[in-house]
Amino acid sequence: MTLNPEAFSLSVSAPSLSELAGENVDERPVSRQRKIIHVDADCFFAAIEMRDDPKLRDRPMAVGGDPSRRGVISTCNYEAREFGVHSAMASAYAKSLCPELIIVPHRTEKYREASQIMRDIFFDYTDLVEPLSLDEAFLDVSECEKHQGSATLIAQEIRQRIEAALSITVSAGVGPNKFIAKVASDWQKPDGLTVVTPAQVDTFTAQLPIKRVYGVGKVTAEKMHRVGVKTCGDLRRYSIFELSELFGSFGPRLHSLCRGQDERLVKPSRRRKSLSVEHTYEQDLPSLVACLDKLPELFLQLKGRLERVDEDYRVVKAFAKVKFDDFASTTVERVGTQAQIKDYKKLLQEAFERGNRPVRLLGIGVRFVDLKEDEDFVQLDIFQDLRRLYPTGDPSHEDFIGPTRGQ
Ligand code: TTP
Ligand code: MG
Repeated sequence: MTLNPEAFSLSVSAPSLSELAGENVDERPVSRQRKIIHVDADCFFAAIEMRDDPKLRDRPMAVGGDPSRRGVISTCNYEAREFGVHSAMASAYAKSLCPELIIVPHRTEKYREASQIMRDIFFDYTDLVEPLSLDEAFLDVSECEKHQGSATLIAQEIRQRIEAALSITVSAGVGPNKFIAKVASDWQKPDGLTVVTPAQVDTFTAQLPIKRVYGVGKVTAEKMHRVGVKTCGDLRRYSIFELSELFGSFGPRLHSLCRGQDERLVKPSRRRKSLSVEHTYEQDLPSLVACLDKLPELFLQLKGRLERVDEDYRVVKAFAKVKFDDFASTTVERVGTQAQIKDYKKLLQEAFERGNRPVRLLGIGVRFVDLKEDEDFVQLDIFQDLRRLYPTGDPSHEDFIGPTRGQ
């Protein structure tokens, strides 16, 4: 499907009664048509390195750790991607795929500097900037008056300004919500701009391969393929209840996403979902006992970091991650644990037994629920879907079996 990067003009909703009355409205109405931009730099770390050292251009290169010291690739340029090299791959394996690959070490300060310059540019258009990582952010430009409010032109100008300031390229996606904007920014990478107007959302999403949906990993995608679901359009055959049965709490969200609906707000400060510590060992750990020996040290590190996290977060899960010497990786997690060392012993044992072979990396961590955010999530994703299904009914009606709030 070809998408026209035509001007992205959207209707502006009428002011609410409280706005007309001049009241301080701190909740943004979620039903209003929005204009969201997602910006993502192209091979970010690698682009900075190529910019600063022209010898690295036009040949496969990566940023990462030393192959002889069990280093891992952070990212690589698009030439290296042709050979199958990608982020999180062992550098030694990347070298075997592409022997002429040049691997340069990180210069984190440089990446932070560039990231800050990008953010300063974003803030010229809106205060509603939600950084997702150093090179990626959502912007809600619904209220931006530049370029007569055309999000397409705003996105184009942002891309040009970043290229002029940093000599790197970024791709951008424009859409009426975060989901669409994010998929769109990836659509014509590198150096691309993709605009999906509200009128195009339905068709755009219908043909979208299911694996493009954030949160649908390999296992879920395979599960869907087995029942003939390849695209978001295919998934629309399933009711919200069927999806909940198949995919648990992700079901209602899938029900919305496959229709291109996503009410999540752009939140200026990113809240953390998890915290973990991990370590890749110079020598493989040969046995479970050797792994358990390393646990106290990891646990102390995790505890230290947890003490610095603010109080709005509640730990809801503990997890342990093991990467074996064949690079297979597994994560075991449990809800309702106190995240004490004895919990991690059990998790680690279970994870180890899944592979039962030497281990190169161990990690432990916790997942949080942010009470405020979780409330929004339940309200937006589950209740709105139910209201759509039962427009005249009350989702807390006794026919409804499922999560209800305040009970
Ligand atoms: P990404 O935006 O995921 O990747 P990218 O910018 O390198 O490439 P793309 O063109 O596909 O967007 O990540 C941004 C940076 O984060 C990346 O340059 C390096 C770092 N990173 C890691 O260090 N490890 C990882 O596993 C990933 C995915 C990224
Ligand atoms: Mg990127």
